[in-house]
Amino acid sequence: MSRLTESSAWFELVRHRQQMAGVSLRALFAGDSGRFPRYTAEACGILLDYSKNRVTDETLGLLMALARECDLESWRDDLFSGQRLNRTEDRAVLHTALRNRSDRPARLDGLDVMPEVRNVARRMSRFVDGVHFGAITGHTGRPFKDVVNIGIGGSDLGPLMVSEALRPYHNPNIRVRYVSNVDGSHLYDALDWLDPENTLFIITSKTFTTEETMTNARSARDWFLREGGREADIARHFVAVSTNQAAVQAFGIGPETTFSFWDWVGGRFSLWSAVGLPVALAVGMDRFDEVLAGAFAMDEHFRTASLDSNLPVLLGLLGVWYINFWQAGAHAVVPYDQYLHRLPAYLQQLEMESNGKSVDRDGRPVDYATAPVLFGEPGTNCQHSFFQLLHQGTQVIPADFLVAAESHTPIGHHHRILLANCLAQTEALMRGRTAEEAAAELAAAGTPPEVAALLLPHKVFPGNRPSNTLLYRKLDPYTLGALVALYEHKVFVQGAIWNINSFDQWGVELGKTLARALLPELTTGPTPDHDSSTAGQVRWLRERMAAGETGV
Ligand code: G6Q
Repeated sequence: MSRLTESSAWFELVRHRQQMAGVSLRALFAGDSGRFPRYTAEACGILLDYSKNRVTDETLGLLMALARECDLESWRDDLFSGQRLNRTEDRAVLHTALRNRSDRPARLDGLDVMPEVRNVARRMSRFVDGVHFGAITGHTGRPFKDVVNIGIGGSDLGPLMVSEALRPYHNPNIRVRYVSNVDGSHLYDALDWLDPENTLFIITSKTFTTEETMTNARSARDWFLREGGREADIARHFVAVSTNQAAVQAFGIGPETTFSFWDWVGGRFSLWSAVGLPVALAVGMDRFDEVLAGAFAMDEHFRTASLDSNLPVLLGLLGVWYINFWQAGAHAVVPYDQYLHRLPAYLQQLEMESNGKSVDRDGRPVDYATAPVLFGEPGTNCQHSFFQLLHQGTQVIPADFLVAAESHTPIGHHHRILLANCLAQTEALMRGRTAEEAAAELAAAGTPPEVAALLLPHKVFPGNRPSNTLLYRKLDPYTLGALVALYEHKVFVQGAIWNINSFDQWGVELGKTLARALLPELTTGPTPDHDSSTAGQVRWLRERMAAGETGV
């Protein structure tokens, strides 16, 4: 047994879970008109309504006790004081310094990192203004029109998600595209119709060794040279965001167009650094600063608010309640906001790469569940796809709903319809529809009794399905920053409870190593050390592979 499952709060929660087995949310709401005001919390312009969860005051008290037994408050202090929380990589976790708007230092081994952070931000700002106002141009003097960010994982998902979320704020003269996949189709499509004379490439890679990114970067360079650019022009059309200056220089990008960040910024937490350069180019540095300001406001809230009114703590602990005490293996995120259409993909990495672990910080196997499968799609689209399972499937899948009071693009009644659907779905999940209600509806519709009897079981909704709703006025840069930081800290809270290192990702290594070994075998044939499936697939593919590979 681990320290966690032996803690008294854990025992109490196991006991309490049994008590809650027969309690329905519908009954909880019927018996208490004050659930909404009591189980809502607000910070940074975001209202979290967590009243549609299977919780009572006792549940919340026990979850808070669990957090205290797990020293959540001191882990939180360690996060903000630059401790080397990422022990397996011997790194501090200081991404909050990137959005620090206070005059407090952010210390790493006694040294304040803020001067360096501000210096890179100033360079970014000058570069963005230079591109926007025409001081920085392509080699023929034409202003840049297209920006192609080449990066993957943390060097792609964050800036891509934010660029999409801030579409209404985009500079109309700049188009930003993202290329991540080593599948040549991604680069091919991105370069389609681009003119090298006004195209700027950003090669974003913390290590500058990632195979996909370097392969795409080399192919982009080949394309640039083939389409009329000269070697001497590369420095004007390719900039880098990286911690690896030497590799950047070897690629042909000079220090004046290299924007650095630091090993204390994890890939999936890096969008606040120069990794946000494509976002800043899309929306301008002032807007990018507003994203950072929103994230800073959420940092301050997380750092200082009491646990029971702390949004990241509440979201994290509610997740723990379902994952560990109700065996929920999945969690849905449903933004009723088209501009947040990449949020689920971004959160997949944030939650599953951070907390998809089965050993604790000391390398001991855990005896409790950790991160669930996270998935999602924008509403209302998902109502026409996986919501069937949320409402009537055999598993209970807690879900987060996100929606803005105000639309960026008001067209007729669209936004009211969107809002009504969002509200209706959480109400339906919570209330369900009883057999009596379903029978009454069938009768009222004049359904013949034999047909009604056939349909009745299909028309029943069990209800009692939990959800959180996050409401905000409008998806502006500040709110977006606060929302993303909220989820970052939620992940931190869960990692602290589960006693795991949320900041490493060793689970991505093995596949990469095997891919390196398999690459030549696609030409030479499989070596005998493979299983028959892998070897069989190599042989099958070799027989069918077209001869060569051509450039884009
Ligand atoms: C994120 C991970 C991972 C990383 C990519 C890209 O936390 O570390 O997704 O961001 O593998 O790495 P590079 O930025 O080094 O190319």
